[in-house]
Amino acid sequence: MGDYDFRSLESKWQKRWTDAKLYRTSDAPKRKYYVLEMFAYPSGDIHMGHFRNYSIGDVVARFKMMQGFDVLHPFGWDAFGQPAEGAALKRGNIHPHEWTIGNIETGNATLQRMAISYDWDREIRTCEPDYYKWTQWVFLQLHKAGLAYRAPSWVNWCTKDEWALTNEQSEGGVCWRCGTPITMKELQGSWFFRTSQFADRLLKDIDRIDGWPDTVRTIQRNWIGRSEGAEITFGLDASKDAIKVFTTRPDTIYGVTFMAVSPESPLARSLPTDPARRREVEEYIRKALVRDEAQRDREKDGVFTGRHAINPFNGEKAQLWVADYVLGGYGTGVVMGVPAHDQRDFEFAKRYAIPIRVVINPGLDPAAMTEAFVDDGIMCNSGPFDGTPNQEGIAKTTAHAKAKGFGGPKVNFKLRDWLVSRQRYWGCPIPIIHCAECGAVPVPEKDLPVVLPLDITQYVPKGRSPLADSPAFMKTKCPKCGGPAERDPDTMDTFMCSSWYQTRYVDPKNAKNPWEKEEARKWMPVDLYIGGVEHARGHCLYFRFITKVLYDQGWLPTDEPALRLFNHGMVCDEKGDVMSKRKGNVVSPQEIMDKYGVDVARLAMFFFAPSEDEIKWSERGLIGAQRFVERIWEAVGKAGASGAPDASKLSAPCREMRRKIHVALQKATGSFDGNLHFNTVIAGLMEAMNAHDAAAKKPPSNDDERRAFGEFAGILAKVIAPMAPFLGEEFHERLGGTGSVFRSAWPAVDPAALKTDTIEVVIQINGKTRATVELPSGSSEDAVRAAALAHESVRKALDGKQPKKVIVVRGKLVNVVV
Ligand code: ANZ
Ligand code: ZN
Repeated sequence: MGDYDFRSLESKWQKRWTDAKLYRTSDAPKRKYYVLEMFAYPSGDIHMGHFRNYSIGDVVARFKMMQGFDVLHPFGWDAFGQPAEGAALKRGNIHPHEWTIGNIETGNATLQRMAISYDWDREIRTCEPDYYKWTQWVFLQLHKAGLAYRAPSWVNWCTKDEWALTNEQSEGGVCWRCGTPITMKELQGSWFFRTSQFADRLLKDIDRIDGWPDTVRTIQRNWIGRSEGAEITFGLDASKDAIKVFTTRPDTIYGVTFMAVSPESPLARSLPTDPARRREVEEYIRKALVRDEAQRDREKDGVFTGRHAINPFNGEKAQLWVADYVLGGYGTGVVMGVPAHDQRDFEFAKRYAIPIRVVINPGLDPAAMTEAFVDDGIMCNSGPFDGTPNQEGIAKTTAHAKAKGFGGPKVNFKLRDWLVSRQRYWGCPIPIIHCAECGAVPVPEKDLPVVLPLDITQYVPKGRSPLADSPAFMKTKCPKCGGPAERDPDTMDTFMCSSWYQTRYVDPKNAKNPWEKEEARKWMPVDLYIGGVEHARGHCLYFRFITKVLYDQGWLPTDEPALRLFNHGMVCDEKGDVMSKRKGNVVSPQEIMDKYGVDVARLAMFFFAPSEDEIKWSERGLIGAQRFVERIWEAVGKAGASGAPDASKLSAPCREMRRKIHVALQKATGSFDGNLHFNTVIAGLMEAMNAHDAAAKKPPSNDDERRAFGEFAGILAKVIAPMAPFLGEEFHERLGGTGSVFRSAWPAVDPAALKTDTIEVVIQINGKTRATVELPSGSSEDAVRAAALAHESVRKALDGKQPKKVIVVRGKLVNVVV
């Protein structure tokens, strides 16, 4: 059938698939399957990580098509974001929009070439008004529901560039651009979403999404961080104010010798500091605010305010400190310091010679302690609670606080509210208008989108959002009173753009609504979502949150966005280092496709490792895949006749060939939408090819044998098609198939074909495996024993003597004890 020439196959089928609109999504799905890969940030061309992610999704999509499902398999671009501004800076004022669109077009061309089965009619780009209009709409729904609020926020700040930086941009504590040490700055009027209000639900529902990897579910549970404890109110010696603390160990309340307030906490500035110490306290707060968390954890320091808090349990005084190992955003931002039973408190107390009082485990000598005692034990020095096992003490002290009105049980979450405001140009404008009379007024839905002006030339932030310097953008009228007003100059965190995109795909062109509810009912939730584990807590939490909000408002049929999540492994170089531009060890999918073709590149990648594991990319893998493709190309060329063979008329090698291809088919059927271990499917096909070549040594002796070769080629074509679509389609056509292989039925495994004529029996000598023999299935115990004793390795080991013992496990194993 001529030589394998991937170039002609690719151009032939690309054109036919486009003409036939093969990937067009059905309007009326009967059995739906929604497979989605995380959309891409358009930072340049497609790299190997994308290539892997999308190819995995493509196998599933094509397989589902063949199983008769109506498949939704869309793609889009997460097109807003800071790197566009960074590129603009580096490359002399190329406009972020121009840079982004250029990258999208390059990426799209590569993706089309890779033959990923996307319905391109549904492509979305988050930086275009027809999309971000609805991102703004989502913002307004949260606002309407009371889930958006304005508050001051703390940001990483570079004093030289005068801009806020993400944590990644301030790695090592310096500005990525100019190296200036990062400081924290408090910005007024940032928008937050009340994710914390959903913490309990986001946590509980993790139990329901059992199609997600346990790793991700654990990451999310920890990130939400539910913690049960008590809240206790302490009085102050120098004012009538009170301080609340959250503690998981109220049983240690009698061991409190100091209190520590976070420097971020507004409380730190309003504390009734001793006037003699005020300067020192203010100085400490100023310095502490610029230290990152790791630094704070290493050197636990603080400053004494000269004042005391009053323990409501016994009226005792506890020194009041400001200390930066206390986190501003957790609990109440205040810790009750129990040095005897908390390691951080212990280190702090040692440093500042604060008293240590043991209240669990009466035998302990505080003077002799080298670390905190954190285990369970009996309460002591604890007034009426003495002698109580401390676990019981937790409930008892909490109940006591409640009864006395100075505390009670409290559940605390680590999950913070979501800060959405960014002082950036290249993002989705926040649809809010600030009026001196009416305050923050939402833009009426009919006035959306608030268009991001493209004629801005200074899009590098200087102290505030660049949009703030554009009067044409800023100046507007208040929607409520009609008076002069200003727009919110900030743009949204790009996680907002990706928090709802999966549902836009169900109705991507809708100009009236974000989507018709009917369309969402047809397709949601996503059946399989594929992407990197790095999104486990950010994106994967935000899109669950927004889904719940929109579900509550009746816009979505489910309150979880994706039934199953699959994290593909990394793509590494031959040495096992993750490919990255910075390391200079990337290979380009384009070059590989140029040299080997799409199918070989895909097969090589699938064969390297199971989809969740990292792969070590190597040229050898490509050469191996190419040889394999040439081998099957030849085999299909000698296909034989069509029709079902009568197995009883086949020679043993033909029967074995038939068995092996059905085994491969069984593996494919199980793994293409199951564990996604395509490597084992390919291994199955390789074994089938070996059996095929063994059978092909003798020309077929009857029509059934000819049919067996035909059947082999037919199954091979279908099994290979999702992984190597051009080959699969070409084989299908050459074997007389009509229409696309992806619209043809997935073959059924013949259970009879799977039965073996022979069994493999393991031969052990003194319990160690030495050999295997093939015997007819159904061989008697005696026959198995005889075969084992006749085996060369056993004869050698016996060396003419009688065995001590022969143990036969029928159908499996013979152990000869010598
Ligand atoms: C007293 C105490 C005694 C504590 C003891 C622990 C052991 P999780 O489990 O993570 O919720 N804590 C409270 N707010 C904090 C903040 N803003 N920054 C740093 N630490 C804070 O931890 C709760 C415990 O972490 C609380 O219980 C508190 O210390 C501390 F023997 O209170 B504990
Ligand atoms: Zn107004």
